[in-house]
Amino acid sequence: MPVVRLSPTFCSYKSLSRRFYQREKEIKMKVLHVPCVEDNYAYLIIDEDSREAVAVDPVEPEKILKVAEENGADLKMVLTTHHHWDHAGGNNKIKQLVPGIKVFGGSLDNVEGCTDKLENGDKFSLGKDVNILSLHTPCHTKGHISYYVTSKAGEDPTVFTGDTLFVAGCGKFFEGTAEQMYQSLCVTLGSLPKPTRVYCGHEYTEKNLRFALTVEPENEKIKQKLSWAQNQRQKNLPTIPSTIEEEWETNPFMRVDLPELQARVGCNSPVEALRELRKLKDNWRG
Ligand code: GBP
Ligand code: ZN
Repeated sequence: MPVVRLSPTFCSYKSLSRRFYQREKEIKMKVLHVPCVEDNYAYLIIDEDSREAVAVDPVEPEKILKVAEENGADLKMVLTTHHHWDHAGGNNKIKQLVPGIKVFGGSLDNVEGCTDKLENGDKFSLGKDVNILSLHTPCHTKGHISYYVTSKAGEDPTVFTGDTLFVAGCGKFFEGTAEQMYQSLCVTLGSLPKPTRVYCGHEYTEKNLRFALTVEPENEKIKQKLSWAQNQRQKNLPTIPSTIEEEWETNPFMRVDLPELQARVGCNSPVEALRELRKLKDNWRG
């Protein structure tokens, strides 16, 4: 009877491919963009193991449900960033379409259809491996929540920032102060790990970067990102996600700690500079 021996090379190839396979398996969550209304994004987060999913700001429920179905995902909950209709306006309808679905929203915002009110620091999970942390990021609205989502032990860090942090911008101060926006942007969101992927509520990147260049005309990172963003939009592709690191490099509203930036807008404190930048942007017709 011939003895079949595995050559050492074959063995090591096998163990290598096993390691590769395990690495593949570690990719636990997928984020899909769902463009809605004019320039909003809803998102679908899918836990790959259980096929359970959550929707962020599903203003047009049919669109989200179609994407969930196409991906064989079972929608379990809704994460609402804030009470504005273009984010929360689909909640009652999605509750009718998906009986038993949980709808999360900030305790200080009157979110349509909310079943579970959130405070800063509340934690919950999706499937076995996706963890969700509620971060209270007020100012655009009083009860605005950003959702920090990780798979397993802190992998794939991702944050859904609604209308608080936009790529290269921030939301209007409808229900809060510059002090609060400074805390929300530069402290709460700014403390997340630099590789954290940033998914925001609107496609405003191009316009925001053009405004950013009026504040920092010499910033090469802004110039590069603007030409990349224009290219993406020409192809009708999203400019999202960004990362917390890229936002520190290009977002004027997060760069208010820099004395050069403060001087540029005639201020000498970060909060004052943030207030002034918001005023400038509100009146900018670029
Ligand atoms: C523009 O300049 O491109 N389309 C305009 C801006 C978020 S949506 C539109 C605008 O004001 N957008 C809001 C914002 O914060 N923009 C930041 C910026 O321009 O720098 N919204 O839809 C807005 O929050 C809303 C809904 C507002 C209900 C109030 C109520 Br109530
Ligand atoms: Zn809003």
